[in-house]
Amino acid sequence: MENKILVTRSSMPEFDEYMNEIASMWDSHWLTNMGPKHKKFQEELIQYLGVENIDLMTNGHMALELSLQALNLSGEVITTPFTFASTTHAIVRNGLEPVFCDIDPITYTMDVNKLEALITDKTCAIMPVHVYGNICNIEEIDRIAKKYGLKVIYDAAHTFGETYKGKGIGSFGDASCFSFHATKVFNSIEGGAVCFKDDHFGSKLYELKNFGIHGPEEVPAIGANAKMNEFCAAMGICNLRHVDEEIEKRRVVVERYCSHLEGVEGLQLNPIQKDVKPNYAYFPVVFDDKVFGATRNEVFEKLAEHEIGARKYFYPLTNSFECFHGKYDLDKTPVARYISNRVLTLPLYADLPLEDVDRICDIVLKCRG
Ligand code: T4K
Repeated sequence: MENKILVTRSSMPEFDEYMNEIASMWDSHWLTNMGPKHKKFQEELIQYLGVENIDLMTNGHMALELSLQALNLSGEVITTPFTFASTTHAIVRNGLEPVFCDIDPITYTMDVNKLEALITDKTCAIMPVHVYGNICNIEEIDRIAKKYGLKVIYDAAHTFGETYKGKGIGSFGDASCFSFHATKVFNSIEGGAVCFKDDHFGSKLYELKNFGIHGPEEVPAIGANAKMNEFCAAMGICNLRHVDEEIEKRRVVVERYCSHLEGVEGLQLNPIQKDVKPNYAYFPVVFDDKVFGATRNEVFEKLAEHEIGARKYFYPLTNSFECFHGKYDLDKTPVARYISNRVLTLPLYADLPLEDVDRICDIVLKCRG
């Protein structure tokens, strides 16, 4: 009987390590609302991520949504549709209009050559996504944003621990938003964070994650509740101790995949990016069925028959979601459509046995017939 393999599996500390971390909460009875674990986790993250400021959130989605709100924007936000629902929904739920830029066919991030043509007098911001941990063209986005006076909020959900030219990836843009969800390279069960430089933005964000409350008798903003609780912060503190080791184990898994799949005609693997310290967040493969001999969907089905849960991240494109009732012209993002119809992310996590990687690759390659 073959064992079931899912697309990922949450990293967890030893049971006793977590118990030790939360033990003090049975004395203090302090469970949430920016307690000591929250403070400690935040301080440790500033060091680890190499950023100036960070504010913790309940999840990566609220990090995006509240960053946009804290910037007090109106009008259009240029983004990409090849992402998780969260990115686009954060824009729309702020009453802003997403304008979809196509993606680069190699990195799957915003195609900066198509960005400037989308800027209008209504454009207020750019929300690019470092998808799969592939870093956007930061310099070019920065140049264009400065030229037109636009804010930049990076969706950095997939990039925990990455650096670009030696700088923490969270230090770029007006804000960079991480997700610490259970399925990510680094998790705090659920969780997220916003990295930023501007103190005024930081105090606005802090208000917004706590109902817009400024002081016990002062409520200047209409906020949400996006506070990270102490149990999540404690999980983050524990997992942070092991994250380098986890990333190293992921590297070994990715190398094993590459040893089987690199150079196979009709398969496109994730790029190695210059000046980037990667975190091996996902293992996407783009299937050119005409060359490879099988479609993405055929490979997906075959893996499912063997109880291997590869996932079609990110299909469908967010601009084709039924909630938008056909509002967006999909012909404007042809590369995103091409990739989304052909991509499959294969199982990847630190403790994935290498024999399972061999087996997965064997099944994938046999799909060629
Ligand atoms: N921006 C981007 C670009 C994102 O990708 C995401 C989230 C966000 C923003 C928003 O961040 P958060 O608000 O989520 O912090 C998953 C995650 O729920 C989501 O966080 C993630 N992106 C997205 C790409 O993937 P699903 O619906 O595919 O997850 P699910 O429940 O099918 O889990 C996938 C696999 O993970 C399971 O087959 C097994 C494993 N797993 C899952 C859970 C929940 C575990 O091992 N442990 C667990 O607790 O969305």
